[in-house]
Amino acid sequence: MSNNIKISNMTTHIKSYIWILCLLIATATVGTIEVQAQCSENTHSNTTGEGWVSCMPTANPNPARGTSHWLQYDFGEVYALSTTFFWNSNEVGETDRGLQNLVIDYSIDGVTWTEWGTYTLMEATGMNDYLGTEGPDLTGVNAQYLLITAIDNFGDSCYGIAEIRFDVDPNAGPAQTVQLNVFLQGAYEGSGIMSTELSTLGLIPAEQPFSNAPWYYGGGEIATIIPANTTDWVLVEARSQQDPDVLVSQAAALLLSDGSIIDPITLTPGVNMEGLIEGNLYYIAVKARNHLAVYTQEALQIPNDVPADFTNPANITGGTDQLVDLGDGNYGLYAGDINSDGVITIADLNVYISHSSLIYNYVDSDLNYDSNVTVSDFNFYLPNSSIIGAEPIRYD
Ligand SMILES: [Ca+2]
Ligand SMILES: [Ca+2]
Repeated sequence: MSNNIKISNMTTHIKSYIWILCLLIATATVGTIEVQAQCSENTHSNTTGEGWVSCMPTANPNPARGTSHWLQYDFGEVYALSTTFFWNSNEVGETDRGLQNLVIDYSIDGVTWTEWGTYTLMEATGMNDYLGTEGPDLTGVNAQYLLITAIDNFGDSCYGIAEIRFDVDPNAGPAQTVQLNVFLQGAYEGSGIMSTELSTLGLIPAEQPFSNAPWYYGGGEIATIIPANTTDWVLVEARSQQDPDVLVSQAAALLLSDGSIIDPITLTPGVNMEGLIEGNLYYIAVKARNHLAVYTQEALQIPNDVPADFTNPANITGGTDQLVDLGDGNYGLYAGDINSDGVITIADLNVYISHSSLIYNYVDSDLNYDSNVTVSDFNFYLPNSSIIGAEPIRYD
């Protein structure tokens, strides 16, 4: 027996900035609901049981829809939705279960619903290489809950859909400002101040330095100026409150010698991040070119007036395992992850060796930020080697 199932736990995957929120297969018995994630490649199988089927109309979460065949998504927080992709019910001999005309409603709170409109789907092929079909473009919809109600199908008494992908618009709405403070062990000079030597020497590039491996960050930030009190660039990430594995937004910021960051374009405190929804909670990660990246212990409400304090291990996932004691009450990022993959290993040493003796340079092996690659940098690497960074933000 199948029934309408209210799905509340989503599995999320990411390809660059596109979020793929997959329909879950749910097997329901009275009192317990087990859910398992289903997220296929671009094709969809025609295997029986892969997908959602409703054979009995039930009360719709939106009272305006009465008793019906319906499917409700709870994304866990509000997202700016964009395009969608549907795989209609694709079981061999049962493709007429697939939805034909449907109506979409959305909601912030799951109580008050707004009708988006109706949409018509094609019947699935029933073939194992079924490619699915473009669904409605939901650009402009900000919603936590999305409700799909069947108007009709292709003839069967049961109604089904195999899978739906929702893309999230990363550029919707105004940018939100994220503020934080962080120290880099190698640049730290004591008393809450880091080196500005690279800025003094004019070596800090105007363009953000995270476009290459392993970050492949595609942002086009070019600093208006590099202020004299700049230590370096950092890469700031906002990650899903539901799952810190899911990257929501990235932005490059200028790190100042006092540990604060400024936006490279506006030169105002914090960094302006696209694709965040005002008031939502996000885990915040900070990455440097050659220090071990960390992220917050808790998801924080953004924008934040009180900067996220990365100098206190109590605020960081992994605590004192992930931040190094700088000896004056402050903590900082561990120096030595020269290839920035999230672990400090001999691979970093090998990069250091390849850079050995470079002078007057902006180079990742320069762990103490004096522009030269010397044994002083090796001496930061050595005690930190074998430290492993937090899993959600590593690149291995
Ligand atoms: Ca490394
Ligand atoms: Ca150095």
